[in-house]
Amino acid sequence: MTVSLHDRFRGLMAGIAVGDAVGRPVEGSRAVSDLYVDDLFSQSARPLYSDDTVMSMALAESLLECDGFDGEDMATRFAEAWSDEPHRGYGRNVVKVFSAVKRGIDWKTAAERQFGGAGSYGNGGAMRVAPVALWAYPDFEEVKRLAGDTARVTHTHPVGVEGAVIQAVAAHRALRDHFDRDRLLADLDSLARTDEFRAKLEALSRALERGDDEYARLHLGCWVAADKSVLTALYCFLLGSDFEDTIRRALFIGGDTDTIAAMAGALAGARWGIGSIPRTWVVEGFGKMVRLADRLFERTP
Ligand code: AR6
Ligand code: MG
Repeated sequence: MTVSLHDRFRGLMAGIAVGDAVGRPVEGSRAVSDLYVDDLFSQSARPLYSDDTVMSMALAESLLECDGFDGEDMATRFAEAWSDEPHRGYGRNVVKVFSAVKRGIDWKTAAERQFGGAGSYGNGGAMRVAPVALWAYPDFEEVKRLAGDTARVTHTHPVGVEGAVIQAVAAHRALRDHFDRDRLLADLDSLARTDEFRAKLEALSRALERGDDEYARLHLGCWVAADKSVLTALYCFLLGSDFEDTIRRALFIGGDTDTIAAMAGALAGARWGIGSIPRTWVVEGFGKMVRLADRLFERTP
C-alpha cells in the first residue's frame, strides 16, 4: 500500500507523542510485559506526554513562526514551556538552561556552560529534532545543518549534537517513498565523527545482524545519553515490522523508554504513515501534533 507524504508527515509528528506517552509510565523499567500497552489504552484517561513532545511542539512552532531557525526564539519557547509545566519529566540538567534564559542570560552562553563547559550529551537534542526533517523536506543538507543548530540551543557536547543529526537524517530517509536502509546506514557512517557514535554504529550492524533485542539493550544502551539511545531507537525502527512492533521493541529494551519510543515512533510514523498507528492508541497531544504536521506539510515544495 502506498502511503502519501502528507500521511508520513502526520505519522512522524503523532508518532513522537504516541511513543513518548506509551513509554513514559514505564521509564526506568525493562522487559515490559506484552499486556502493558493493552492495559494502558483500556483505561479511561489518555496517556500523557512528557518533555519529548513538549519540546518537539515548541521546536516545530518556532520554525513555523520564525520561518526558519531563530535560536533566541526557540530557547525562549523551550524556557516558557518548561516554566508553564515544569513537571513534564525534563532532564535533570537541561532545566538550568531554561532557568538561565528566563533570567535573561543569552541562550548560547547558557547552553555552552552546561557541565563545566563540556555541554550536555543527553538525548534532549535528538528527542525533539524529527520535525526538522519536515521543515527542511526534501533538502538533505538543510536537514543536517538545522538539526545541529536546534540541538545546540541546549546541547553543545559533540555527542549531543551528533545524536540529533543522526535522528534527523533517519527521519529524512524514513519519509521517502522507498525506504532504503543501506543508504541510511551509509549516510550515518559518513557523517558520524565522534568515537562514541562510531563505536555504536558498529554495534548497530552487529545488533541488526543478530536481531536480538537483548543484545541491543546491552550493546546499544537505553540511557539518557545520546550515544546510548539514538541508535537504540533506530534499531527498533529498522527491525520493527510496523509501528506497533517498533514501539513494543523499545518498551522491551527498557530504560529511557519515553525518549527511545518517541524517537522510534517518529521514524515508524514517517515510514508507515499515521494510518499505521493503532486506532486505539490516542494520547494527549495527538491532535495538536497532527495540526503541526499539516502546517509543515503546507510548506512543502
Ligand atoms: N557530563 C556528565 N553527564 C552528562 C553530560 C556531561 N557532559 N551531559 C549529559 N549528562 P540533560 P536532556 C547526563 O539534563 O538531554 C528526560 O527524561 C546527566 O546525567 O541535558 O534534555 C528526557 O525525556 C544529565 O542529567 O537533559 C530525556 O530522556 C543527563 O545526561 C532525558 O531526560 C540528561 O542530560 C534527557 O534529557
Ligand atoms: Mg521524556
